[in-house]
Amino acid sequence: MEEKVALVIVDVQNDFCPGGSLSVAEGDQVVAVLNRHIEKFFSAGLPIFATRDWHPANTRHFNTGGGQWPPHCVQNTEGGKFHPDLALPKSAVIISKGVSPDADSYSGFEATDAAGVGLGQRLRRLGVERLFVGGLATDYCVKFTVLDGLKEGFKVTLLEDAVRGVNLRPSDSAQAIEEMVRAGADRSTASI
Ligand code: VGL
Ligand code: ZN
Repeated sequence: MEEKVALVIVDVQNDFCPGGSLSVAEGDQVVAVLNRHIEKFFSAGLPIFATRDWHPANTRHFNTGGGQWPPHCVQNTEGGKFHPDLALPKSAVIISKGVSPDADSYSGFEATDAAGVGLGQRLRRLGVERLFVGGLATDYCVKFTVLDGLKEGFKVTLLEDAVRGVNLRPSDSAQAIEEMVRAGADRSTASI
């Protein structure tokens, strides 16, 4: 029987793209690749999830609150919106994370839909077995989402040409990919 799959798009938001407050080099270049995956999943009637970093204005995640990052992806701001060219269908499920003022919450599996249902639970309800994951950033939210997905028992394929990293250290993205593969993720650059 064919494997049940879902597309999980991580944090393709303005603040992570060039011009944003926590911009990832070439972050916007994932959009065209992801749009091709969206089109395929959508026309096959397969589920599409999009996570968003969705912070309160004041959080310990920000350097203004003692954390690591410049303020970014604040709820209901321009920077928190999905990239304008990301062609998410209306049926895509939006999963918001980082809403707590006290936690970083890098993983999509720490996030919930509008009704407070977690990503893992939603995927299990659909009988999903494998996740195809792309988005931003390779070395943070993509990595932790992939690792948690594997821990929760899903098979995971990293869409390697549909991710970009923050690279605080230049090797961070490459190391993150190694870590995901070591944990059991497959990698693909094919347009499925
Ligand atoms: C992220 C840094 C801070 C991410 C989120 O989406 O990868 N990175 N907040
Ligand atoms: Zn964040």
